[in-house]
Formats: sequence, structure tokens, C-alpha cells
Amino acid sequence: MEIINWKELLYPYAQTVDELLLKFRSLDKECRQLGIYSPIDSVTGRLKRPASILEKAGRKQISPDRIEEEIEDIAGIRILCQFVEDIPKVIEMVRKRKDMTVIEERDYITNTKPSGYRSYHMIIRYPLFTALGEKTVPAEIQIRTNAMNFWATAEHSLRYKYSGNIPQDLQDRLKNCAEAAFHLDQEMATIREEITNAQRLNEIKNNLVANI
Ligand code: 0O2
Repeated sequence: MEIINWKELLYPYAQTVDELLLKFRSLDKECRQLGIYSPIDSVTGRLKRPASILEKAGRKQISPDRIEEEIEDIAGIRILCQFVEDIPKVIEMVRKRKDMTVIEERDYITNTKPSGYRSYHMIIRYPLFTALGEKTVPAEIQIRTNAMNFWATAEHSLRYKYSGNIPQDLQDRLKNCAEAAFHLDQEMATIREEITNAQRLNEIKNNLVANI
């Protein structure tokens, strides 16, 4: 059986996560400094764990030497938005970029998963300039609201704890929570303008204090 050199395999993906984090966080920071509304609330990133890569490879019958070609979410960033309405704006931001190419999009917001999972996924190809030369690295960008993320993070922990077999009773309650998160997003949308105006005012006050 082929032994995988994880350090060597994961290095370009780690570098990709770092660069994507920097780029999207800078965009958000720039908007705030210019006083322009930022559809990005926060950005996080992660590298898929070796155990999770091997589990996915096994489940999808991908041989170890095809992992780099076929597993597209080893590098992943997550862009969180305050409001559902911000999500299409972030999607457009990603589509328009010249430093990455979108190759696939999965809309689990319109097509909610049976689990109750809602999120928008974009698979990109990112050109990375390493010490050994240029390499195109696949990465997944997940875009979702804070409410969608609260639910997904909790459900993910339970799925991990129960090795994918969450007891039915818990699944039912999770479904209720997913509906509650959906309603929270709907309710927040109705007072969006009020909230964003208040936040803009705070931003201006903070900038004024910072400039004193
Ligand atoms: P992680 O972050 O690696 O620990 P799949 O067969 O689902 O693994 P596919 O077809 O590539 O793979 O993917 P999909 O469904 O577009 O994206 C998979 C990722 O989306 C998952 O990665 C989760 O981060 C998220 N996701 C998809 N469905 C659900 C769901 O029902 N609940 C939650 N909480 N997250 C989901 P990993 O590998 O699970 O996670």
C-alpha cells in the first residue's frame, strides 16, 4: 500500500487557504475603511484532515494517487454573511475575480439538503506560485449566513460524534433547528436596513476615534 507524505501533499493547500483568507479578509477590511457596505461578515479557513480525506477517498473509491485530482475540498474557506441577501453579492465577487477560476457551483440554499443543510458552495481553481513553480490548486468556498453556519457547525459535530448515524430523534430535532435558523434569516431580512444603518454609524464613530 502506498504511503502518503501528508506534509508534502498538504503544503500547497495550506498555502492556498492562507492566501484566500488574506484576499477575502482584505476585501472586507477595505470596504469597512471606505465606508462601503461589506457583504462579508467574517472569513474562516480550514485544511481537510487526513482522516477525512481518506474517508472521502474510500467512500468515493478514489485511489491514493488520484486524491489531488479528485478531492476538491482539501483547501476550504468559509465566508459568513449577516443576511441571506449578502450571499449573491459575495458569489458575484468570487465570479468576477481574475485570480481564481470558478469551475463548479452547488446551491444548497435553493436546494436544501435532506439533513436541513443550507449553504452555497463554489469550487475554484487557484494558481499558486510555490518555491517549486506554479501549481493550480482546487479549493472550496462555502458561503452562508451566520444562522446557517450555527446550525451546520452543530450538526457537523453531531455527525462526527455519531460517525454519520445520528439517532432519528436527534435528526428530527436538528430538522426543527434548521427551520428555526431559516426563520431567523427571514426575520433578520425584514430589519436589515435598520441594522446596517446602525452599524454604518458605529463604523463612522470608530473611524473618527481611531483618527484622533
Ligand atoms: P470537513 O469540513 O471536511 O470536515 P461529500 O460527499 O458530501 O463529502 P461533496 O460531494 O464534495 O462531498 O460535497 P458537498 O456536499 O458539496 O460538500 C461537502 C462539505 O459540505 C462537507 O465537508 C461539509 O463541510 C459541508 N456539508 C455538506 N452537507 C452537509 C450537511 O448535511 N451537514 C453539514 N453540517 N455540512 C455539510 P465534510 O467533508 O463533511 O467536512
